[in-house]
Amino acid sequence: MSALPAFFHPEQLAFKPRYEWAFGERIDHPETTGRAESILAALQADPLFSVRTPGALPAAALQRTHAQPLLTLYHTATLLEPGETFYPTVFPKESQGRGDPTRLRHAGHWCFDAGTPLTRETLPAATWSAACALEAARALGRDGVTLSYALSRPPGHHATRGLFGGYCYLNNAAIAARHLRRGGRRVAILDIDYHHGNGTQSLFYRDPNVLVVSVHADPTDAFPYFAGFPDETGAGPGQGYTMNLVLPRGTDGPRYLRALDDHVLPALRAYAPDALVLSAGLDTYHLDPVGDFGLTTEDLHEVGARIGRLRLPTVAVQEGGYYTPDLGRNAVALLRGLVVGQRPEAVASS
Ligand code: OKP
Ligand code: ZN
Repeated sequence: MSALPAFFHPEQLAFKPRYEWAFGERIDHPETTGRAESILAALQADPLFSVRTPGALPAAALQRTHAQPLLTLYHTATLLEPGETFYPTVFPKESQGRGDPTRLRHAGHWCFDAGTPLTRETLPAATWSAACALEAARALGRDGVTLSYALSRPPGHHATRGLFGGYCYLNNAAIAARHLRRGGRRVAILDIDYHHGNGTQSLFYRDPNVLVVSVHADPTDAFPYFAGFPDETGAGPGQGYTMNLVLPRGTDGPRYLRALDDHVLPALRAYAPDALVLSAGLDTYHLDPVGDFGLTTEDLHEVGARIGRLRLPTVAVQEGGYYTPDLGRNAVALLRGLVVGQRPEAVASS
């Protein structure tokens, strides 16, 4: 079978967040360059994948998904000194438009946590990360491609139209979904990251043409704490087109797969989309230092297979996953699962 297109740009490695603030503690930042290197090495070692460099992201694609002040703020951060890192410490909740995005100290107007640093490399890395997602969406349908992969890093699913946070700056999956939407296609986004994709949810909350389904840890005691509850189901014309499935602490593979079978996959089938964007977080892995679920590498393969059996043209966009030593093999397990699910006859040994 033909190689599966995977997209990555080396400039994504120029952004190196070193630490974050977690409830007053300064901890090593989990969203390291080693994550992308682990996945890249695994893709390059596997003949199923063809790793390519994306084309530059058109400004229009960025502006369709994100508000100008947020983008201006990222430009302001490019003026930081080499090695300098900026963290917002003031988060205005009633700012009434008084933030000036050319002043870095105002950054908290567009940010919701202290885990998501700005450096001079943030914007170029995040832009290439988004370019991977757009290019993977463009690859669908070309030469019979039914599955593509964006090695997006930094991740994106927590970024809203106007806010960054949760290690996310630009919403890569949303940019891919917007592209697929053009021409009137119906798109579903399935977010399997351990954390709720609050950014993706909010971007499409009122949109009936993009179904957003997220399976994640209970936001009562897991990040992002403010969204992802089951009673959030969409609004206005989008009412009924958002679904949140909350799983308990310690959820293991069998329980996770049952939730997919009983709730998630039926909802996706009922919507009958033309294409699927998979927000492919791998932080449900049992060794993950951020999440507390118990999925094994084999479970992730099975998650992929079940999603693949939907037989939808699918763009997989990398989100979280922080146990670097196994990240590459877990990404490959999920992706190979998707391939097997889509084409059980094709893959056995390739
Ligand atoms: C990003 B993604 C407490 C701080 C909260 C934020 C987690 C962001 C996860 N340690 N950490 O969804 O994988
Ligand atoms: Zn996550």
